[in-house]
Amino acid sequence: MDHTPINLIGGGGHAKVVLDAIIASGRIAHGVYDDDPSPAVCTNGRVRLLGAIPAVLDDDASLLIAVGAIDARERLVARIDPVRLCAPVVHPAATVSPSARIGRGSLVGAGAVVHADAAVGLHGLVNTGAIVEHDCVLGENVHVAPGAVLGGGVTVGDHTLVGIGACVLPGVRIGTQCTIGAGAVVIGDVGDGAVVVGNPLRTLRS
Ligand code: JB2
Repeated sequence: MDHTPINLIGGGGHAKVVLDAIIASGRIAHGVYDDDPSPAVCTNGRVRLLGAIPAVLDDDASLLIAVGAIDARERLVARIDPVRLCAPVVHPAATVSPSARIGRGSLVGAGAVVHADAAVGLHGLVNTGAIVEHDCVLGENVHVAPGAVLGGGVTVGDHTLVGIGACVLPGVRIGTQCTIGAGAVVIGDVGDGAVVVGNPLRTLRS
């Protein structure tokens, strides 16, 4: 167990989920950076505001990005020295295989499952109830939204969002900076930067 206190970057709705996971897993949230002087996560007094988000996040703290929007997360990733990232936060109600690898700065939320030999990159977000099957490989800052399912051996590139409840069939390769819409059923490979939605799948941007 890593007992280094964690500073959250961003203090909105997603930060509430992150804070609960930190506390439930027996770790310590030290504070929150947010440009908003009264971020939502601070309203119940469980964590204090440290101030605006610094231009370069290389202080001595252990850091975790707690903003949900993938584009905002991507901008923040570029401002953080990876050595400052906290050990991954895994909610005690999540299931993570002993053979899975979870990158620093990641969150595995309540009810999520990461199966054998799967790999989640730095700043990963396997959100509430999401399933990452065996041998999946997720790049940096991949967000698997609540209830989404990645079948075995799926690969997902950096800064890609797999939306709420989406299903990705086994072995599919999804590129970088993609958006997979909520509820989409992805039966074939998706190129970098694509936006795909629905079932049957439609491409809004390729
Ligand atoms: O670049 C930024 C940014 N920098 C700091 N973009 C955005 N959108 N927000 C930024 N922030 C701070 O993060 C804001 O000042 C605010 O306090 C917080 C974002 O809070 P919000 O509640 O708007 O969104 P969220 O990112 O916490 O949660 C979103 O993503 C989750 C995964 C929501 O869509 C949630 O419903 C969702 N579960």
